[in-house]
Amino acid sequence: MKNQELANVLYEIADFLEMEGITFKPYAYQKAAITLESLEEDVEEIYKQGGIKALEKIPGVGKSIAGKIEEYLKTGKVKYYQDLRKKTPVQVEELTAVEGLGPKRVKVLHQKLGIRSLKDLEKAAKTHQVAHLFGFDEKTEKNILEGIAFLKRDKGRFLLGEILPRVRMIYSKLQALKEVERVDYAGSVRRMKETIGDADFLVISRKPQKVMDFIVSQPEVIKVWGKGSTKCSVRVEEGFDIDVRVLPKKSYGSALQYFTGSKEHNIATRRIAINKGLKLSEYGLFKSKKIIAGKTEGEVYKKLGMEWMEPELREDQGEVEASLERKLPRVIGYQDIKGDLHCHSSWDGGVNSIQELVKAAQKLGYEYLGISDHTKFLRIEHGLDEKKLARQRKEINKVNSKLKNFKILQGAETNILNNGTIDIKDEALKELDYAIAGIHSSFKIEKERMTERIIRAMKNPYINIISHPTGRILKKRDEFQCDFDKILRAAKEYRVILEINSCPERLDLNDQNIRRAKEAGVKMVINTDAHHKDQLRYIELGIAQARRGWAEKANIINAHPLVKLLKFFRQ
Ligand code: DGT
Ligand code: CA
Ligand code: CA
Repeated sequence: MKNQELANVLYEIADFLEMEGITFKPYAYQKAAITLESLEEDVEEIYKQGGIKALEKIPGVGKSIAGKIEEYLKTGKVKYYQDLRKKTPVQVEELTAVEGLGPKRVKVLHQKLGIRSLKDLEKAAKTHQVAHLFGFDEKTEKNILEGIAFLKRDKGRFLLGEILPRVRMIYSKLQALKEVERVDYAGSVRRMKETIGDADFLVISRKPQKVMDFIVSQPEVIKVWGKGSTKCSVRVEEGFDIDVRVLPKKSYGSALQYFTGSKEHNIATRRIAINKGLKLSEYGLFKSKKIIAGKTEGEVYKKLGMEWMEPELREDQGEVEASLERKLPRVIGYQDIKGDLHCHSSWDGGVNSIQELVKAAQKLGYEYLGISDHTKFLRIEHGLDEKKLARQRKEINKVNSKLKNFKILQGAETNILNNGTIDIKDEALKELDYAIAGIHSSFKIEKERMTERIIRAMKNPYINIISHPTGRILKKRDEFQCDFDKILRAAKEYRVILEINSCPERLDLNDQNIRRAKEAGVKMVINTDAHHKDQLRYIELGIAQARRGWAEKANIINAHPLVKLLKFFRQ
C-alpha cells in the first residue's frame, strides 16, 4: 500500500513550495496529502481500476496532482519533487519534525548556515550559531535543542495509528494461510498502546516452518533479522519490525498472556502465582512439574484466582488487584460510540462537504455528527467568523431536513486566546448546538497562566468541550504545562466535557489523564478531529485510549443516543 509513501512526498512538495514563498499551492498539496494518508482504499488499486480519471475523482486531488500520483505509481519517482529537492537540498521532513520549525525557518537555516539535516542543525544550535539569525533568538535556539532531544527520545517507536493498516494486512494474510489454525496480535499492539516498538504475532500451526517461510517471503519484508524453526523477526517497508512465534496448542493461552504483556503486568501476575505456590511462564501455569493451565488465557487467570481482563488494562496500574477483588471496570466497547462531535468540513478548508461527512458517519452506524470547523483566529485554516457560522447553520438545517434517523449538530472549534477569551462572540456561540474550545497557539506559557487561561475558557457559559486538553503531539512535543487537577475541578464545577482526541499523533487526553478525569467525575467525549471523511475511522484509537484509561460508557457522552447526549451540555 503506497498511500502513506505518496502522502509523504506530497507533504514534502508542500514544504518546498512554502519555502519558496509560493502561496495557495502548498495548501493544495497538503490537502491531497491528508486525503491520501487517510484514504481507506489502496490508491494503487484505484489507479489500476480506473486510471488517472479515477485519481482525479478522489476529493482533494486535482488534475496536476493526479498526474504526479500516476508518475509515482508507474516509476517510483516524481520529477517535480526531485527538482525541488535539487534546488534546495535539505532533509525537509526530518527538519520540520522539530517542534516550532516550519519550512520558512528551514530555508533561513539552509541559506545562512548551510544546514541540511537534523545533525547539522543540532551542531549549529549547540555552538550557538542559530540564536543570532534573523527571526531567531536564544529562546528559539533552546527550543530547537529541546525539540531534537524529544525526537531522539521516541526514535524507534511508531504511532499505533500509522502502523495498524500494515499490521492488519499481515494478520489477514496469516489468517488466510492454510497452515495457520489461529493467529493473534500480542504485545503492545494487542494492548493498543499509542506507540509501538515492534508488532508481535502468535500463531498455532502444525507446520511452523511453512509459516516462517511465508513471512520472510512477503514482498513488504525488507530485512530478515532472524529465522528459526518457530520464531522469526523481520522488518517491513514502513520501517518497523515484526515478531512471529508459532506455539503448541497446549500452552497457547499462557503464551498469549505472556507475550501480550506488559512486562510489568507479567511481573505482577507471576508474583500472584508464586504466592499460591505456583509457577507461571509462557509455557504454562505449573504446580511443581505438572501443568495446571495453559490452553487459554481465561484458564490461566482463573487458576490464579483472577478474572480475565481486557488487554488494554494490562499495564500494572491496579488491574491485577482489581481483578482479584472482582472490581475490574466494564470498559467502553469499540462499538459503543453513537456519533462524533469533532470534525472539519470544506467550510474551514477541510477536504469534504458536510454531506460527504454525513455519509461516512452513517456508514459507521452513527446517529449524529457534530460539524466543528475552526473559527476565525486560525486564518491559515480559513477559520469561520460569526457571519459564516450563521450561513453554515442554514446549510446544516437544509441537509438535516432531508435526513432520516440522523442529526447533524452545528458546533465549532473555537480558539482560546492568550488571555482565556474565545475568538467568537457569545451571541454567535449561543446559536450553535454546542461549542468546543481549544488551545492552538502560545503553548509555552507558564503553568499558572495556562491553567487560568483554560479555566477562563471553561467559565464561558457557551463552551461545552475542551479539545485535545493537554496539547501533546506524539513524537513531537510534550503536554503543555498546566495544573491538571485544577482543570479537572473546574471541568466538574462548570460541567465542561474533556475531549479524548483520536488523532494518531495526539491521543489526548492520554490513558492516565482519562483515568484521573474518570475518578474526578468529569465527563469525556471521544472525537476524531477528522479533516477528511476517512479519518472518522480513527475513532477506534480514541476508544482504545479510553479503555486503557478504564473509562466506562457512563463516562463518555457520545456513547449515548442523541437525546441523552444533549443533556450533558449545560443549560
Ligand atoms: P513494544 O514492542 O516496545 O511496543 O512493547 P511490547 O509490550 O510489545 O514488548 P516486546 O515486544 O518487547 O515484548 C512482548 C511482550 O513479551 C511484552 O509485552 C511482555 C513479554 N516480555 C518481553 N520481555 C519480557 C521480560 O523480560 N519479562 C517479562 N515478564 N515479560 C517480557
Ligand atoms: Ca512489541
Ligand atoms: Ca517483540
